[in-house]
Amino acid sequence: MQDGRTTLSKFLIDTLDRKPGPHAATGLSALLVDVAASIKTIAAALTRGALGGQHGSALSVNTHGEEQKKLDLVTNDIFLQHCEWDGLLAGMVSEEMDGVYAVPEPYPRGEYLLAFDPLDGSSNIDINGVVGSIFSVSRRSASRHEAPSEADFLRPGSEQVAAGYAIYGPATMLVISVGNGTHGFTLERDVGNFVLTHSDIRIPDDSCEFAINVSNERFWEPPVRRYVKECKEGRTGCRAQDFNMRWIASMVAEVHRILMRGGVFMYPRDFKTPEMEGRLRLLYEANPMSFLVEQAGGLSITGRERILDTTPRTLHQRVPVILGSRNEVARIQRYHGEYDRGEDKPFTSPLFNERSLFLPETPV
Ligand code: AFP
Repeated sequence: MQDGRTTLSKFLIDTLDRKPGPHAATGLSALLVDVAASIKTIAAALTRGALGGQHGSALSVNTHGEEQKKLDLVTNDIFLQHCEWDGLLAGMVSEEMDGVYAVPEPYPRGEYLLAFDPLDGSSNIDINGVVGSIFSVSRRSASRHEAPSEADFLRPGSEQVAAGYAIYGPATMLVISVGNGTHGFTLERDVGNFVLTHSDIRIPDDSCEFAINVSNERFWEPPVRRYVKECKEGRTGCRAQDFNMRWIASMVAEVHRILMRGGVFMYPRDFKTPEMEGRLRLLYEANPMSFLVEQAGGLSITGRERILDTTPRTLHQRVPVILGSRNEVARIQRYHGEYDRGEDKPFTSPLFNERSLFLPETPV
């Protein structure tokens, strides 16, 4: 399909409805058109900025105890209103809702489930920074007429049938996969169409750019500290090349940059809050992003295992996330393995860390 001319609807018809397959003519393409309509409505709301009167706090907290912005709630309602009526969904789960939102009467229930973060990076909204929406589509096994349960959503991310994100930047883009690669569409605002501009995105296997919130460094596990330390040592260290660092505090912006030019994004387990397994939520942040990254040739792990193989225990379960360029993520996974097996002593012995007595030979 040709960049610059193929609209999202045509892409979905050609990819899903015209070709035989498990989702042909079962409404997945229509559901994704409804998700795209949600994103267009959100984009219009965001571009009004402070003029829209929707900046600032909603004076409420979500199920995670996090303060909700007004736009967190506005964007959540936009998803519900655009997606609940068409008989394709049984229910929805969102970062901003405690439990499962069953499609209400009088709307018919369908076979698909939608999990979403309606406004990712919302702490950037009041500073006019880049934000996004993230979504994941799966198919329920239970019969259509029963109300959806939590168990319907607690499936490994490898069972997703579609995933995507919107990035509300200088341009609004929709990046999606239905299991046949990862593809980017740019919103042609005056017409209202998403137009294919980045077909079959491929993440470079190698990169010298990493993204992590370094203020948490003292709480990281040793393999992560080892990897970041080597990146910071640059050409004076064992990597023998300089690295660049980015941190935008918006996962959508970080992942989009990685899809466009490679890199690695890390929100690893940190012991600032020991009971928290990570910061990012599995169902509607880590799983959809991992699906997109793998479809684009990258890797996505918790540090020790593939994120898409993880079976959720709860709707809002958090996981550590390390994703991006294949060879960098594989290196970080190797470091975790060496640490777990006690094979990384030269890098984690207290003497090395505190007095640098055992610095590896540093190339001049
Ligand atoms: P918000 O949606 O609350 O701004 O969180 C965004 C996010 O979940 C993810 O998009 C960022 O990568 C990460 O949090 C930023 O976390 P820090 O604020 O700890 O850097």
